[in-house]
Amino acid sequence: VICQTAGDPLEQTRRHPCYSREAHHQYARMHLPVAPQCNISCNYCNRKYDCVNESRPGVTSEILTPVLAEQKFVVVKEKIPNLSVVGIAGPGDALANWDNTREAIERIKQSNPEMIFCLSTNGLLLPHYAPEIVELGIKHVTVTMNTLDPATGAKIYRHVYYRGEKYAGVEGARILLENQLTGIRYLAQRGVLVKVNIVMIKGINDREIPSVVKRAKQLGAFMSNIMPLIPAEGSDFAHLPPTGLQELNQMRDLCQIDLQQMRHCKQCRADAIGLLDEDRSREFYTGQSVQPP
Ligand code: CLF
Ligand code: SF4
Repeated sequence: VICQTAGDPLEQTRRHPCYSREAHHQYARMHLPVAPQCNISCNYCNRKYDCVNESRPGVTSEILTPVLAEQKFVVVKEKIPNLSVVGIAGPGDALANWDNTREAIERIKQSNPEMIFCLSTNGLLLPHYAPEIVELGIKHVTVTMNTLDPATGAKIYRHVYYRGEKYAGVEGARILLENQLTGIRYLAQRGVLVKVNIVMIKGINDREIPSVVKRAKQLGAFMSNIMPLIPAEGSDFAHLPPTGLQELNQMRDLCQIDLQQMRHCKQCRADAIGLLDEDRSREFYTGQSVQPP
């Protein structure tokens, strides 16, 4: 019998509730809400820092420092023994808050090397931080890439803030796209299991999704996750129709020919805790939230 180590990405994936459908009733994940800032502005985004009534990406009840996040982790791990994944999914972008993201992971990893660490990012800063991600031993990274066409990107992203400059429209979307492509390829070549999330927005990017998935596969992505648009109140896409389940599943079926599809995503909060199907974030609210930016 060959004994696989905790560092083997595929061994880890068997315990990852998002990457493995079989794992999602058995293993829990915990998001550390340590990443409040974002460096792009998506028209479907509306971040809420003190919100218990909504459950979707961008929403959290608290923002924590890495030290507070580690303390919360200790409590959660004690109460949820099947916790396998510690993820950073905002409420902004994990890489736009890299110092916090790295410190939180380093702290927890030191005493919990068996934990699977996971990041979710828009990909803008991947060319900068991918080497450190690999060095930290993070084997699961999600990149949200909605289009390969900067003209479509200009309809989805209002601005991209990059190296101290603000870029709008096609120019911003092109920078974002280039960095996503470079970053995904870099990570995949080094054994990181990259999941490409795609928000399906009717009339905006829906027809392009098969080509996004094909390119993700070429770059070495492990799977893709086509998600319905949530027309969040207060966001610029609030008036758009939500993506229907039937059209979503048809798109997933079509794309499955090219790449494995995630079909059990719950579009979690940035402070979600527990099994994907039963969020226990309220139970672990620390009451020590730091000021959002
Ligand atoms: Fe979190 Fe995302 Fe890691 Fe999972 S969520 S950072 S890969 S540990 Fe999972 Fe939630 Fe869907 Fe994300 S169900 S929104 S896919
Ligand atoms: Fe919002 Fe995420 Fe887009 Fe940033 S990348 S603007 S947090 S949806």
